[in-house]
Amino acid sequence: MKTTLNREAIIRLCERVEGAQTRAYAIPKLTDEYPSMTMADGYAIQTELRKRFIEQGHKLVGWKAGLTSRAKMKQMGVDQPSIGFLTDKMSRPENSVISTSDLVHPRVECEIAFVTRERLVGPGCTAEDVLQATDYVLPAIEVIDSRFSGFKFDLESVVADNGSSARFVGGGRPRYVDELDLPTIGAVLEKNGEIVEMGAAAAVMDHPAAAVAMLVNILAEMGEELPAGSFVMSGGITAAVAVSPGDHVIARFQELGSISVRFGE
Ligand code: 0L1
Ligand code: MG
Repeated sequence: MKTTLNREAIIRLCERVEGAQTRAYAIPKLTDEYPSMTMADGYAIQTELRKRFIEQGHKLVGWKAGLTSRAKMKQMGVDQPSIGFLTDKMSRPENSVISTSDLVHPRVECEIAFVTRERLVGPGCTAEDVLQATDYVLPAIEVIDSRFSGFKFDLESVVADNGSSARFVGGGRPRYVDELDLPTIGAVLEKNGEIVEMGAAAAVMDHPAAAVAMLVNILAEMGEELPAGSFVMSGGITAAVAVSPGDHVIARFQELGSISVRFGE
């Protein structure tokens, strides 16, 4: 990917995003200062952030596809999906209490996650390739946290902010893909006992495996591949729902069980 920002600007913007993520404060979208910043610049900032976290001892456990459903694109006013990386420090167990004091604008999404048993390499990766390389799928709740003030951003800024990645919870009932008709799997998101969102996995690019293939093809543009043993979230099936301390969220998936988490201070 060809960047338009020079190395100094990429480092400076990476430090800005890192500060906002690690100290939980909101910042203006990056394009306010660099209006002609491109997606390639956004991914260069994200890559720098990944390198820094790995140098600090975080372990890369996988990737996420974001903005993959029409509901999410409409909610956020963007027209194409994005990818971000996931580390061990973002992972939380099922039934845990997730702290919100270290987050800016937490929102939850219900997603189908893939665990791979073979490496996947783009360009040209297809949904069929992804299904072939998948060990199993499982339900996940993603807690996204845009660091941009008032949720005002564009795709370039979101990509630099690692696709708003913050926390994730995998769980429920892992299943082999050949036992399921993935696009028809229904998901219901409950907050404090009330259904707040519902949808079917087909909302994610017609098939969640297509979102994973898209992710592999973006990785290829960055000169990277998806190693075997990766945990990959395919994107929110519904719009994201804001959470605050005291909230209890359950994501119920047809065939895949459910995941429950609580939010604390
Ligand atoms: O996981 C995602 O769909 C990425 C969302 C990025 C934008 C947002 O913060 O809502
Ligand atoms: Mg997501």
